[in-house]
Amino acid sequence: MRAALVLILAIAHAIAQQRGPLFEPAPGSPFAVGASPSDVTTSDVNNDRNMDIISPCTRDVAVAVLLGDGKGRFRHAPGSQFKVEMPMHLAALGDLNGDRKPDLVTAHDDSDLITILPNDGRGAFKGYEHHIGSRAWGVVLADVNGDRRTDLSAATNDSVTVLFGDGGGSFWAAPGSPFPTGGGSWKAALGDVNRDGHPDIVANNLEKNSVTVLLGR
Ligand SMILES: [Ca+2]
Ligand SMILES: [Ca+2]
Ligand SMILES: [Ca+2]
Repeated sequence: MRAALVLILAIAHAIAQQRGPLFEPAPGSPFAVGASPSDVTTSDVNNDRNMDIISPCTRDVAVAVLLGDGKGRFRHAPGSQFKVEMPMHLAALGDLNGDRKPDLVTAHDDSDLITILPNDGRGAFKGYEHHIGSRAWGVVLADVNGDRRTDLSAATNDSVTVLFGDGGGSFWAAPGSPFPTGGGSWKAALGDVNRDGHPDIVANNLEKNSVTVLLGR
C-alpha cells in the first residue's frame, strides 16, 4: 500500500515537472506604474470582472491604477496616476460609501492625515483628506461593529485607531479609540480570535518584539 502511494506521488511529481514552472511572467510584465511603488493590491475597480492593480507610488505622491484585460495584460486607467497631497506607502481598498465600488484609502505616515479616494466606478479616484488624530501606517477597511458599513482601522504607531463609517464616506472615532498597543504598530489585521462573532484586531509592535491582540465587543 505504502509502496503504491510512493509510486503515485512520484508519478504526480514527474507530471508536474513536465508541465513546467508554476508561474510565468504575464505578457508585457513588468508593467510601469510610477516612481517608487511601495505597495500593491488587486481588485476589480471598474466593474468589468477583470482584476485590476492599485499601487501607491511614493515618490510620485500618487496612486497608479492599472486596468486588467482579463488575460493578464494591464494599462493605466484613464487619468492614472491619481494625485494625493503627501507621500504615502500603504493603501487599502474597501467600499466606504455603499455603492459597491471599491474605494481607496492611503495613509501618510508623517502626518495624522489619511486620504480617502472614492471610486467613480470606472477606476478613477479623486481624494479628500481626513484627520485621524495619529500618524497612520497600515489601514484595514472592514466592518467592525456589525452594522454592515465599512469601518476604518489604522495602525497608528503606539495604538490602533478605529473609525466607524456611516456608509456615506464620513467617519467618527469608535468609543475608546485610539486603543493602545505596544509601540511600533505599522500593521493591523482583523480576525475573530475568540470566536464570539465580533471582529478582533491584531497589531504588530515592532519596537517590543510582540503583537497586541484587541478583542472586539
Ligand atoms: Ca476591472
Ligand atoms: Ca461598521
Ligand atoms: Ca472576537
